[in-house]
Amino acid sequence: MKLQKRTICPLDCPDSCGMIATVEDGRITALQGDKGHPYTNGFICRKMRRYPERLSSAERLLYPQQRVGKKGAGLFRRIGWAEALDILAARLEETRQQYGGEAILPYSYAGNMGAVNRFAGYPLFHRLGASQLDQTICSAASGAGWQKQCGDLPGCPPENAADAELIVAWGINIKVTNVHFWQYVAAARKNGARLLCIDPYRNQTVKSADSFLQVKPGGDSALALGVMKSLVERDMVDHQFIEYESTGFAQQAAYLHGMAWEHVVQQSGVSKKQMDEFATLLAQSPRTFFRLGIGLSRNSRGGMAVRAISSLAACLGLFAGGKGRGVLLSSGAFKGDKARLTYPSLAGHVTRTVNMIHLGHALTTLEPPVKALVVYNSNPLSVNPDGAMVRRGLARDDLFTVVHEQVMTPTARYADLLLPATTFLENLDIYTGYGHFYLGVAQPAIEPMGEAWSNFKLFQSLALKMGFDEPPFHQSCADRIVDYLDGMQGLPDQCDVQRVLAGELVHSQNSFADGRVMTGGRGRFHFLSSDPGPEPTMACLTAAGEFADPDLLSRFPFQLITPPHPDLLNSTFGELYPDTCGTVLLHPEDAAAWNIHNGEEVVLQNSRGKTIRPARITADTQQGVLVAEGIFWSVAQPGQEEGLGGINNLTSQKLTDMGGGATFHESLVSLTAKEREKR
Ligand SMILES: Nc1nc2c(c(=O)[nH]1)N[C@H]1C(S)=C(S)[C@@H](COP(=O)(O)OP(=O)(O)OC[C@H]3O[C@@H](n4cnc5c(=O)[nH]c(N)nc54)[C@H](O)[C@@H]3O)O[C@H]1N2
Ligand SMILES: Nc1nc2c(c(=O)[nH]1)N[C@H]1C(S)=C(S)[C@@H](COP(=O)(O)OP(=O)(O)OC[C@H]3O[C@@H](n4cnc5c(=O)[nH]c(N)nc54)[C@H](O)[C@@H]3O)O[C@H]1N2
Ligand code: SF4
Ligand SMILES: [Mo]
Repeated sequence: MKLQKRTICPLDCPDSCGMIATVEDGRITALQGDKGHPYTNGFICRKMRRYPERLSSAERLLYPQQRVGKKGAGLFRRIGWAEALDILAARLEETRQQYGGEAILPYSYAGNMGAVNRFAGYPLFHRLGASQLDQTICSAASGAGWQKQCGDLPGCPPENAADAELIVAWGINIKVTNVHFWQYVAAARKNGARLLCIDPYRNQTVKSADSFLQVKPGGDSALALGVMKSLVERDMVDHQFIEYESTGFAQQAAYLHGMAWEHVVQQSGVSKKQMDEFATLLAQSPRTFFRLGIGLSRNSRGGMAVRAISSLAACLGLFAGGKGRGVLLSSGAFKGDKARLTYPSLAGHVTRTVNMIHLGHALTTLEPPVKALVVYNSNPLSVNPDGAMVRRGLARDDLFTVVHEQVMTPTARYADLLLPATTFLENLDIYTGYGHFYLGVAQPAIEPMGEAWSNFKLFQSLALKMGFDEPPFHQSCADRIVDYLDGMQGLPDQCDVQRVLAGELVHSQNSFADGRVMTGGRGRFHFLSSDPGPEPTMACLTAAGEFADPDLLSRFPFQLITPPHPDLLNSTFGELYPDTCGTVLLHPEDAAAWNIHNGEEVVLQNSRGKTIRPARITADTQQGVLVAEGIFWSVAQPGQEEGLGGINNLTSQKLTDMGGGATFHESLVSLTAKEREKR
């Protein structure tokens, strides 16, 4: 029998697509875009079309297992859930007794964006008094930057862009990471709009754009400040917006007057002439839409980049929204009460917090040490910076590692206890998109495969097994969803929770019908942050990080950035590409100077680690900048100790300027031909 079931993509992607799953004899045979979802519009990306393959891949984990081989070797024996829960409960209790709750570290991120399953471990870890994880790996820097100037303002609806005359894709690879936004770009261009991209390299979106500003990595705050200076000096700003919807402009303008052009040009790599032209284009295009990516925030000036670009947008009045106008970083369409998912009230006392970016440090040198690590919804060995240090930590004999996973990831191979996780197709959950203004609940499309358990089932069962009896541990998944919806801001007044549970899509009321997000009284833009904390009060030039360190530069002359790949979602789907390690883009001038030929394997190395990959020689990148797309797994082949090394062997535990985020696009490396390295 063939059934069609509605579901929602759980991946960490701004598009949060509505999908239709075809179910035949209890198996998923196809996934398609839901034509009834206004934003998805009947289409899904090529990654997700391959998801049915992933569901039944040979790498899928279907039973609990216990390690029998050396850590990392991936050798396990099958056990039952009863035994698995016994081992797990006993080890966590023992650890707590012997070393205290803080010796337990949960590590999770966004493998599954369903709100309940994503945060399912929190209540138990609060109750256990475990170390807390600061989940900063993705949008912490950009969010902190946004917050400084925009407070709680939501982003503008993406649909506004369809009526724009100018769309600026700033640090985002729309055609790869936000594919559904392209429909609005295409519609606008049909009416003559221009797409301008700002990026260090010609990514797939730049190749389809009308114009391109090639910025230096980390150069966006300088670029935005320069364009603002040009607008202010030529009096081309939106006075109406500035007067009625913002505060602090006079101080910002004074700063811009005193700022030297040479610094702006030097930091951004963009000439004054180009900045003046861009400023003129912006001033002449009232219907401008800024689509900001997170890419520009993954460096030491990342939070400041968002502050400077949003301040530029405010000079142009774009925050008022309306036809063809807007600024979108993250929609912020719904604001849920996270405590209804995480229950911090279950914690008896405040415990230490570990920034996830510092996992390498936490597992190797932190005192008192971490003795038990519980990983779910994430693949830290591949995605976390300083991967070589993470690996060293995971290899510790005295560390008890539990991994709850769907497939045999590089991290899973280091588990002492490996537990099988369901996928979204087997779960009930609620999903809110961050690139659009819809929310929905998806019912399971099929029964759990093998003996897989959802995150929610795992942590509820474990809590009861450990003797915790508080009400949150007795909730059903539906109870938790209903409670979460009850505390949600952004729902329409007439929202019927039962209909939402049954699958009705909800549109946020945080955007008005005419695409405006901000009208008098509904929040203001602050050029001067009302809550600067230790950071500068307004957008300004700041120092660079690793890229300006003369000591490192003289040893590792290349700047490496590591953006996403079209076939992967972070490291998800890595099992489908076991023999791929990804390429590195190298500028022709650099290739000539280093005597590298196209396709030749090169060793990229720094003091943190190394990786080997074929060089692709292309003028798509700039001189001195290497681009490595995709977090491929690079697992060890038989006989090899560590494989070729994932790209995160090269990235660092250094934090962004604000928010405690990761500096994934800011590593200095050396480059050598593999053949010559051997000699
Ligand atoms: N196919 C695919 N889609 C994805 C993902 C994936 O892995 N694969 N990941 C998902 C997730 S979790 C996220 S957070 C989003 C992220 O997606 P994006 O917001 O698009 O951000 P990034 O992924 O870091 O990189 C986007 C662009 O920023 C550029 N960039 C790097 N440094 C700078 C800089 O200093 N300035 C400027 N202007 N640009 C810079 C990169 O070259 C790249 O072209 O995508 C989501 N979608
Ligand atoms: N070099 C470099 N590194 C990066 C980035 C980059 O641009 N460059 N991007 C960063 C960004 S933006 C992000 S968001 C992070 C993402 O880091 P992660 O959130 O760890 O993302 P994934 O690699 O997709 O890994 C998620 C894992 O969760 C598993 N999973 C999925 N659903 C479930 C579930 O329901 N239960 C359980 N138990 N497991 C599940 C999947 O099988 C997968 O192995 O990576 C970061 N790492
Ligand atoms: S990964 Fe993104 S584009 Fe692809 S189906 Fe999921 S939400 Fe849609
Ligand atoms: Mo992310």
